[in-house]
Amino acid sequence: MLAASASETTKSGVQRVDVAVVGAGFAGLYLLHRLRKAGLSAVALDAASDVGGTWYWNRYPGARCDIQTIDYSYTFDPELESAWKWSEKYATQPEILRYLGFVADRYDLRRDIRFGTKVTNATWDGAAERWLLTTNSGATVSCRYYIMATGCLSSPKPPEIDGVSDFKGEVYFTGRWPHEEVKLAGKRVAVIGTGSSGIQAIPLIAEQAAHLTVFQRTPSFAIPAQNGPPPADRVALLKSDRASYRAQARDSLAGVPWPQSTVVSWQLSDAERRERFETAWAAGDLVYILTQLWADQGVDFEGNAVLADLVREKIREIVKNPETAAALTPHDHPFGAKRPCLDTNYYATYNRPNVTLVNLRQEPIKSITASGIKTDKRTADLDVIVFATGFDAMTGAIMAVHPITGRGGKSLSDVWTHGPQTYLGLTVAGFPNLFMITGPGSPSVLSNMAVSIEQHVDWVVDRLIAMREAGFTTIEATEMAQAGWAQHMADCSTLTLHRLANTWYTGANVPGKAQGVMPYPGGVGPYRSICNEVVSHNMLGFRLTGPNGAEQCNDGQIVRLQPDVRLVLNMLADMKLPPLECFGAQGARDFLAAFNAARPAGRPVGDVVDGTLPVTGGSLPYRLYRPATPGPHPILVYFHGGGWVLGDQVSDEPFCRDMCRRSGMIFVSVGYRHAPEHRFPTAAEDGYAATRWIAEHAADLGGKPGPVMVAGWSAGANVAAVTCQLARDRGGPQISGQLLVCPVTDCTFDRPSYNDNATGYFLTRSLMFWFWDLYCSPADRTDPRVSPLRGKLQGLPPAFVATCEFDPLRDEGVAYAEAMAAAGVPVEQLKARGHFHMSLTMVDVVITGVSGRVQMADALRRFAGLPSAWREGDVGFRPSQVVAPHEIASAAE
Ligand code: N01
Repeated sequence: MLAASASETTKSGVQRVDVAVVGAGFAGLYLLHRLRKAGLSAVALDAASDVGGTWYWNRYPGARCDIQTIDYSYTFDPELESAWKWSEKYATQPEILRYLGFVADRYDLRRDIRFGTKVTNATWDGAAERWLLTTNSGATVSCRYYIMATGCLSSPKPPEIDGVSDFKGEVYFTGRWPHEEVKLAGKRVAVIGTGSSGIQAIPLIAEQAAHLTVFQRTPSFAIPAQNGPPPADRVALLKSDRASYRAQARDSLAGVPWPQSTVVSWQLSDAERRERFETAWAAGDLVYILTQLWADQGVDFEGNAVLADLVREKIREIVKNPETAAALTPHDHPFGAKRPCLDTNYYATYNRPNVTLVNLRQEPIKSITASGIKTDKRTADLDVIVFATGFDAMTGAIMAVHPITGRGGKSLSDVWTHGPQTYLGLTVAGFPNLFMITGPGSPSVLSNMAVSIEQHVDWVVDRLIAMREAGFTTIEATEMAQAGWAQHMADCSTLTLHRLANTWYTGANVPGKAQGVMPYPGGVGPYRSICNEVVSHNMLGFRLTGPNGAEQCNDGQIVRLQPDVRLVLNMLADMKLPPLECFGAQGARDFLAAFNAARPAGRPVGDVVDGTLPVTGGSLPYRLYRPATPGPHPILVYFHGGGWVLGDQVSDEPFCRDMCRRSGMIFVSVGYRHAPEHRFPTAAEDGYAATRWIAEHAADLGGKPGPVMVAGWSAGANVAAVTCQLARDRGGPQISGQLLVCPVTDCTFDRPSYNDNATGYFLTRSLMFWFWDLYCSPADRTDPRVSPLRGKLQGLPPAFVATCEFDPLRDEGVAYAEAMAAAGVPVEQLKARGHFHMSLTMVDVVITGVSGRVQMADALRRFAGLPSAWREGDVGFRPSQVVAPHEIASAAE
């Protein structure tokens, strides 16, 4: 271990250190320990009189952690883990505070902490490359690096109710609870606020008070903690292999080692869902109920609604008065979109005769008077008011140690006027050598904070060590990297349901605060891997400078893929599959069949019918998907992907089901014949013949007679495009619209997308060459029946062309759309940013493809002359709710 470099005090009384840290809670303590071990001198400044951070201030009755304590602990030192034993599954605030004191003592950290000290000003001195801090005590600190370990929920928000200062009784804030005992016995007490703090405090206050009146504006979902000793099975699991238990937590989504649930709600029966829910209710664990029931509950409105309804049922069961139960039941947000609470006897407390619930939605508070609280309908006479009204979260604590003035006199409050801008939630462009631990833009409050804090502290201190070794003295995020992170944050936000609730996660609880999901919703494990990628890509997105003009800047955007696409591609890369073309045609078909067998078929539709249809020289199998709505429905003929070599009428089943449901149309997926057994032009001719037969038999198939539509993906989109040209030239059938998803349209391989995305995105350049070779000899390749871009494009049906950014076929799809538009065909384009060739059809895994499918289905309905399928209430799917919509350009204009 390196000896710590000494902190020195200059003649003018300025303390000079390598690093100044604000905060002596979980993050500040670990930082001090790591910095000291790294040989960096450090001081921590904290307004409190002792260590503890949030656990120093939040001393209200019932305050506990809501992540199991064995997980809510430091993991950096196995000896520390053995030296401390938690007494409860969810430890109380005093026990957690004792733990933090124990850690401070064990590593002798208090000697580097200045308690009772608030930073009042921080200014970057570019010439000296140091931050200068002034404090409320008058003492000044000069530091090379300034680290905010200020916590996410440390700055209580004002109650925003008139007359608080008129009240003559006692007033308490849960976030600033007195250190002395607060006596509530025999008193008339009010609690305002029913978030986690209120819900923990209310049952205990009700036991003491003569009467408790709870003023509730918005009900929260709460599940019972089922507290007790730490669960034996979890402790045994931890003890059996501590290192792998902790490693799993670090790579998980929420920072707690539960395996990822893969089953989705609609694959389970009602009884199975109920059984899973009852197990979760009995388990008393927020992370468990948020991650283990079914995989779609956090990302899909319908999957979430199933769980929310089951919790609502529990509330009605527990609370005896139906009116009170109804008032306590949340209906305005999906379960988990607002932080759910963990309670002990919360709902049952409302069955006590000394507890009254006031529903502020029906009778808002008019004012607080000298003797109590007045609403539209009543006056409550009170001795005590407890404000459990929450925090100015994520940014409030950082802003509380303002002004922070960065390079060129830039103020952080100005830079953050429209919401926090950060790179990785760790740094801000324009503020060199400033770091935030669990800042906005990092997983922080959507994770087990202990795990996220350790990851941030380790990353920051490792960077400081690396900079020292490389001779750099400043580090700053670039604007491009920061803008890229904002884009990635927005992409992640479309993935989860957090954007659908007004909460402190989005800044909605503080009047006038800029709105947007502040914590990183992409998960702890993915986030960790991104931070590591930044380092392995030569500190991508950071500018580092040192003496004598030394400078390094690898500028760029760390994540350009959609978050779920990144996960899928990483998973595929981890599988280290040989190139598909190595298997041979039959081997590749077998591989695809095995791949598809492991995948859920998709959501239920009204009816699924298999059949065959005749073509010259044989017959083709088809599978028909009928919507559950009353018919007859318009008919769409669908052609699967697979490079004219692979796949069949069921290989795109999830996509067909999804589109059938969304568009309200019959999808007939056709098993056209494949190469190399049936080379060009068999697929094209099969496609045309099948479309003609289906159009002629529309009524027999239960569809609407008249024009049909065609659609396809990849080589199937090639077949669909060709079918439209053949139908135009051969006198029918009538086609009212074409949906082309990532189509093959041309035999030229020199467009940029073929080179930019040649490898790494599943469909490779060499795989496309292999497909072409199996299907079509070079002499035939310019034939419009395989390269429709070379055909006549006038008079084709209206088209919707979807292309994906990271797809070799992207540019030929765009070229086809543009050429059709130039030929007078009405064309809409969807350019799916951050997506790859399979994104839009991988219905079960690429959730960010939903908005694309919504747009495609709506286009199909327009082709069929039907009204839009978006309904009021389909909040999850309305484009206005999508934070980062795909770029749509109407090339037809
Ligand atoms: O704060 P909150 P909290 N008039 O913002 C209401 C963590 N934590 O301190 O929703 C009337 O959740 C407000 O109503 P509304 C945890 O992450 C953890 O309870 O804005 N009511 C809401 O009901 C948690 O999520 C633990 O309509 C007003 C309540 O006050 C986070 O801290 C324990 C109002 C505030 O709820 C914050 O929880 C405690 C007004 N003017 C907290 N203003 C653990 O277990 C606000 N409200 C680890």
